[in-house]
Amino acid sequence: MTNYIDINAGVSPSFITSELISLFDQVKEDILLGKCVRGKCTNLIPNISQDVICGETELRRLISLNKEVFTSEFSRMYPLKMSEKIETDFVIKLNKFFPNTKVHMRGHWDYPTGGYMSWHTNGDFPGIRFYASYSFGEPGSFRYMLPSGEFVVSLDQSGWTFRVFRISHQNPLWHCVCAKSRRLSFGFHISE
Ligand SMILES: O=C(O)CCC(=O)C(=O)O
Ligand SMILES: [Fe+2]
Repeated sequence: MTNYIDINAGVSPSFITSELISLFDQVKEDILLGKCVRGKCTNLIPNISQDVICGETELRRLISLNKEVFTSEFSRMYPLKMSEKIETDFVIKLNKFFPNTKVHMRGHWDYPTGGYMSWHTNGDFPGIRFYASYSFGEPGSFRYMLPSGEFVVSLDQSGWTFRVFRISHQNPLWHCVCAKSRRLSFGFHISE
């Protein structure tokens, strides 16, 4: 599966079934039809460029402060609220593949063109993260830094991209998101 990117989790893509993808497609259509509750756009610093906020220099500056940033300090995106029925459907489907774990929905976001989520680690919630994102036009990117210090720009594909990564206290995975066109993203936390 070419649109499956396992950053550091060692998880087989077999859980991305056609059934799971059709549920994501259904949610995407509901969002396009305005059937999903969308919160206010977080846009605290409107003039800042996503390339600066999601750049390597900014990341190195944050790391040099020696203080882990659990959730992004700056972002431009709309939070999405899923119905309880859909949430339960997702959790049931994922739990089948991760039986001895707890699956929780995490952030669901609608990034406009030029939207972003600044550098953070999510280190307050160790476990596996799974994100399904959908780029409508020019694909955006998920940027991260490996514990070795290597800076990586992981490009989205147009349409769906599925990403998994592991968060741990010992090895924080700094990451951020840059959207080049409208980008939906649906996050799940799988605790081990
Ligand atoms: O939108 C994404 O691909 C990732 C979002 C993210 O890192 C988060 O919600 O913590
Ligand atoms: Fe994150």
